[in-house]
Amino acid sequence: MFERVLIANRGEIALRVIRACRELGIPTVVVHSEADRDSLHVLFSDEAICIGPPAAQHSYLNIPRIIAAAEITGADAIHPGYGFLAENPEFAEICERSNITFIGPTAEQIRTMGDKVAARRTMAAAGVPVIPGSENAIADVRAAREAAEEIGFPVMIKAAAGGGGKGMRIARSASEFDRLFGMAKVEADAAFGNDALYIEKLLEDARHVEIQVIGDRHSRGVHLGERDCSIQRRHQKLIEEAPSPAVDSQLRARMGDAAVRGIEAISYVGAGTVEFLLARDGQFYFLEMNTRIQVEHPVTEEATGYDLVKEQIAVAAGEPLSIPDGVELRDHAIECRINAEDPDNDFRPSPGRIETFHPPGGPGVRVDTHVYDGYIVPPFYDSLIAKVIVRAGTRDWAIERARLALDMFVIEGVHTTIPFLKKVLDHPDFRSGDIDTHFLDRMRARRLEGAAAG
Ligand code: MV4
Repeated sequence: MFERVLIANRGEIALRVIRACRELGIPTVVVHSEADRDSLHVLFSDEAICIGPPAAQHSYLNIPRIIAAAEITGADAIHPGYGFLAENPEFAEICERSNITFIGPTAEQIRTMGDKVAARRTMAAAGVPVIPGSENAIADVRAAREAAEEIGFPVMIKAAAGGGGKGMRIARSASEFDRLFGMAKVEADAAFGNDALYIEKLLEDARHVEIQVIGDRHSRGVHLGERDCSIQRRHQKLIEEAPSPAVDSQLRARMGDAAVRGIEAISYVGAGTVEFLLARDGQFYFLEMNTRIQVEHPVTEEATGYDLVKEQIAVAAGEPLSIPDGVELRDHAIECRINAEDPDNDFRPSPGRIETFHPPGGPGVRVDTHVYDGYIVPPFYDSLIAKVIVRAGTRDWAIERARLALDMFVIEGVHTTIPFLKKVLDHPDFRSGDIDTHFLDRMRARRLEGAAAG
């Protein structure tokens, strides 16, 4: 096992990794910016090193300083958390070249899945269903339009270097295709420094269902069922749950087997998520693969009883997976993401001092957070301040538990998304499980109509 693990992240995920290391008996080092001196991850770690000013570019993304911190403290592994350097293949490469184990997949695996065209091709070759689309990136607008006509409108134009919904365009006919293709190209170039685009048939009214996977260094992969992440706003997830109300055990086995085929085909090492669109007719299609531990991983932990972060560390150290095939989702779990944002003001970030902080508790209620009374939410990073994850025997009961937990969560001093999350949990379509990726758009449209009528 590792001598010492350095955590190259902040916030709740840094604390989550510290807890896993404690259970494994591994001392931790954290790096932090000048803005995070009073953060709990700094206070709870065995060692902490300040690596730079608040801007992530100069601290949490500063590779030379992170490697230096690992070398100075004798850390032999780095856990990247999510975001920041978690899916940066150069960082994974530099770690390995410095004789530090990157707790995650190989640089090559990160690179393949980061290139959305290569990811599609890899999955399709492994027999995973993909959305009908172009096999390669297409540079020329005429060739792209011809490909779109072949596929059939409407189509989605996507950036090969994209992901997470950035730089996508829907073209509904050939007449608007050239203009949208041009816009997507400029946008992709500006956002990713790579203007390669590809085309897929547009799949409407689908759910976002993702499969949690993990692989070890002995070429074994397993899946831990799905999470339904259809409740999203501008590609930011707000609520996630497992099992999906739209997935039964047969479909779970089929989607899970497909995901495992995909990762075993590349001998994938580490935790990952295979994202699918699930159509109303029950067909599922590969979208993207995330090669990191995700924000919503506790949903799977609570529904299955396995500790994904401990497992990540163990497989990185070369141990075989301790998770069997055929893991079941025993309980229903729901995660609500609490952001320091003002839902009445277009979800504008609301940094500042937290005057009161009383998290909920009790059976089946887990709160992952780095926040405490008097903590100052800095304006420099994303605005996630807590995750409430509830577990119960049925979906109805889990919704009720989530609702009560949010009622008892007291946060004063900053605006939070709690009031908005309660409205979603109370919504009849959410209660009945009738949700897709447009749920929040519809909720907003109805609210605006109601306001206009009233
Ligand atoms: C799609 C799609 C429909 N058809 N691809 C959004 C994020 C990125 N992972 C891919 N995304 C989508 N790709 C085809 N061919 C719809 C989406 C999409 C979406 C996917 C999951 C969750 C929320 C979404 C919201 C809008 C669009």
